[in-house]
Amino acid sequence: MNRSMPTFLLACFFALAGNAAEKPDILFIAIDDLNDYISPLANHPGIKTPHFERLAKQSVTFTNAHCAAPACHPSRVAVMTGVHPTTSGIYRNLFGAHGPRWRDESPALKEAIVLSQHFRDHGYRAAGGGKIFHTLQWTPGDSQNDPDAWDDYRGDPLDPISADWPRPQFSQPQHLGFVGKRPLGHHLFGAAALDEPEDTYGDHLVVDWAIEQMTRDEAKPTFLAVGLFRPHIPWEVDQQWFDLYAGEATTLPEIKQDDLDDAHDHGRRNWHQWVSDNDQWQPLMRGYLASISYVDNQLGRLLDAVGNSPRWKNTVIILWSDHGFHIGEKENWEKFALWQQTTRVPLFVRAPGISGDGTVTSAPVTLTDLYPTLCDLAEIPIPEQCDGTSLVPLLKDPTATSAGPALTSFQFNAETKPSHALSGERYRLIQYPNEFTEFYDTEADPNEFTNLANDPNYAEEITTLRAFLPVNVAPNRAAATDSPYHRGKVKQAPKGSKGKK
Ligand SMILES: [Ca+2]
Ligand SMILES: [Ca+2]
Repeated sequence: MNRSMPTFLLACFFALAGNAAEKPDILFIAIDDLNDYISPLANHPGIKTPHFERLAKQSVTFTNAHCAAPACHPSRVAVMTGVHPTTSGIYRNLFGAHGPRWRDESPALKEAIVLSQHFRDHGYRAAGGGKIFHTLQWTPGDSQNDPDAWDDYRGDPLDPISADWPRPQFSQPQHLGFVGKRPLGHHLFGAAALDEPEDTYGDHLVVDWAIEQMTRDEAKPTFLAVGLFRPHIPWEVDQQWFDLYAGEATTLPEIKQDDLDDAHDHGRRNWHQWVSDNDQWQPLMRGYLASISYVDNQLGRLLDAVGNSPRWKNTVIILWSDHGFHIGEKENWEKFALWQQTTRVPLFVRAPGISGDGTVTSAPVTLTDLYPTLCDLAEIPIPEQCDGTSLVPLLKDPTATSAGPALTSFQFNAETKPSHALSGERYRLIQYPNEFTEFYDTEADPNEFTNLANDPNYAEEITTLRAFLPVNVAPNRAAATDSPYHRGKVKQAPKGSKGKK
């Protein structure tokens, strides 16, 4: 071989440039309050979610994935910083923020590098839209998003979704189905068809924006975060999604009458009582299912767009929900508990060249594992702040074992210390601060009806799981009212980019 030096250098240059260009694009999809009813997780007969099935056929389905905390704010901060609530002390929702107040809520998060920022620091363009950090449809300007962590954010990063969601007039049919006092004020807990054309509101607009992002002529690899708000309440979507569940009554979850006698009371039974007393269980279930099929359709639009993209072959797709959801299971609604129905989340990962299409793993994983997983897939360093473990070994071999049980932590109302749930391969243990324990065999008892904590036949399994309980956990943090991001002091908030990473 007689290759001249300049040609050799040029070849090296192109080899390096080629490697840089091969960084995968990341499509990061967060769905709010989506539980395991979707068809790939098979916890609701008759559910219609063809696009979740399509994603499952292109990715690894994690059937035993759990949130780090069963509420929007703590779960999302844990995903976006990789820091578990037991380190940060962010166990609960904290409202009234106008920016990343979690930096001032928790000393452990003061200098935490947001996932999107970390990708920017390593050559990516990061764009976000919709609900990634906590915010609500009906609380304009109340958001814990960090505007400085993105190159581009759709709309107002500190009010990313409220402007897009219409509400039915209270005099319209939604109102007529209800009598008595609702569990939430302002008629936000209900199910009704929206009159507006579907392409003019909410998640549809966020997906429109995301599709535009995917068609950009962009030299850098892209970290694209898409946060979809449904099926979060209120269950207000187009009529076509309600029609999917018309006719036959929808199946309601199985309830055991004395179920909570051997369990920690979630303190929300009056909500379920109200639903039952007002004969609303069926229509509300229908609204939740309709909202799931609505968001399934939005997922289909995203999958179409990424599939049509020339960059598809090198696009990582990761889809997660921030926690599970009860539609009356254990006489509970929403979340804010530590049973499997609350902690189990949809999680799908497609990693071209690494994950097998249509494979399934039942290894227990926690959403704090997402940050290190994405770093691993992009071959960038994992920041020290991360508490989780990369899931790449599981993507390569879904039969591999994970780092250990998944850990979900939460501080209940009126309690002074956090509680913890450990989800193992088969068994789950929940430890409350008053020493009360629940222990379930989720294979024999998926509804977690029978607390086996005092059954001597399970002493060994209980001891095994108990060894994974966290020690010296961070105390629960309150809203930092002296934070520049506190909503009451929004006028003193730093303007624009502040370079806090
Ligand atoms: Ca949520
Ligand atoms: Ca029970």
